[in-house]
Amino acid sequence: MSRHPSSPTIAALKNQPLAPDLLQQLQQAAAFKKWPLAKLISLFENRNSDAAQTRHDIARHIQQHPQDFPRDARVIGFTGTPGAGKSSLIAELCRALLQMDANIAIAVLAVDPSSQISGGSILGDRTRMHYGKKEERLFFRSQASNLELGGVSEATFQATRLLRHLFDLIIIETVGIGQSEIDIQFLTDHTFLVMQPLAGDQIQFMKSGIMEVPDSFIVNKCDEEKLARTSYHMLRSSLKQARLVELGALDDYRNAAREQIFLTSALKHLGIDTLAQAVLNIPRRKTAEQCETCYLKKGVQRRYGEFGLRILKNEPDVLTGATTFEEKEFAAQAAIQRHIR
Ligand SMILES: Nc1nc2c(ncn2[C@@H]2O[C@H](COP(=O)(O)OP(=O)(O)OP(=O)(O)O)[C@@H](O)[C@H]2O)c(=O)[nH]1
Ligand SMILES: [Mg+2]
Repeated sequence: MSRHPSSPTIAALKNQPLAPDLLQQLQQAAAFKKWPLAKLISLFENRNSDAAQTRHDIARHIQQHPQDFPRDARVIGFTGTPGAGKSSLIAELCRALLQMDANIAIAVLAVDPSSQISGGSILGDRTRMHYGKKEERLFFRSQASNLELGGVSEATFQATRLLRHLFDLIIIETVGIGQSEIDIQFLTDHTFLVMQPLAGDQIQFMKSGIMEVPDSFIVNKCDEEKLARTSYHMLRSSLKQARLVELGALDDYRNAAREQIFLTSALKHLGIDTLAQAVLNIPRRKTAEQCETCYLKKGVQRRYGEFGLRILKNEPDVLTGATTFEEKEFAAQAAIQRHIR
């Protein structure tokens, strides 16, 4: 079935030029001005329905002026147990990346699960990550993880939608070994699992099934050579066990493991340059379009369950002609509503 042209929900989105004040903010954000960046991200995080029109306007403007937005960020995830040293490591990594590449611009999104419990944004990461406020090419944002939705919150996806046009690299930090860390793979080109040496993390991760998610593993806090060596062998044998069950391919795994394991000390700046080089070489694995499709489906599933997903699957044409995420959302909703009525 093709898209219903007179669907009222689709008509609710207007195609209009971007308002002058928003255009100015977007131009300033593209020049890495921190305040306009923060304002625009808040707009993308905003769940009110009128914010959808503004997001649509911004997304359309970017689509129509590609020459003004030449950057196209790759998205890298860092996940792992609380206190493994993710924030410290990301801070060191950013420092190394900014030194290695004179043009790179990086946005860090730290998804903070404790924010909701305490009722506000925890500033701990900000104080721990001494980035230097003057560094223009580095932008940091802390986000409350949305417990209601579970997983890497939709806010993170929305922020990523904007930031990918303004930066070269987006780094997302999430905590824990739950659904969030499984969800992160839908957004990232590469996911690192950060663990502590000899802390039993490996066993915990294996039990939770998260060993299957990351593309690479980092054992941080390898401050001493001996600790690094022992940690490497422990992790490698855990991985072998995990993969044996899944793949039954012991032989091939030996070499793969070598490239998949990084040993670092954020404290002593060990292994950071190797990690930074690997990050610079990470290929793009997901397009913005693929991420949008994934989050579109997640949204439909949340609101309409399997029923909604089935309609999207059976009627893929409903999305034809929709260019922005908002248009796709409205088109999908309209199609589903037609079945409900
Ligand atoms: N010895 C040692 N300590 C480290 C290293 N990296 C981080 N730490 C310490 O570990 C503690 C936790 O570091 P964070 O960077 O906040 O860890 P995190 O994983 O971001 O923590 P959450 O965001 O709370 O989950 C801090 O006290 C750090 O100073 C390291 O390489 N070696
Ligand atoms: Mg942290």
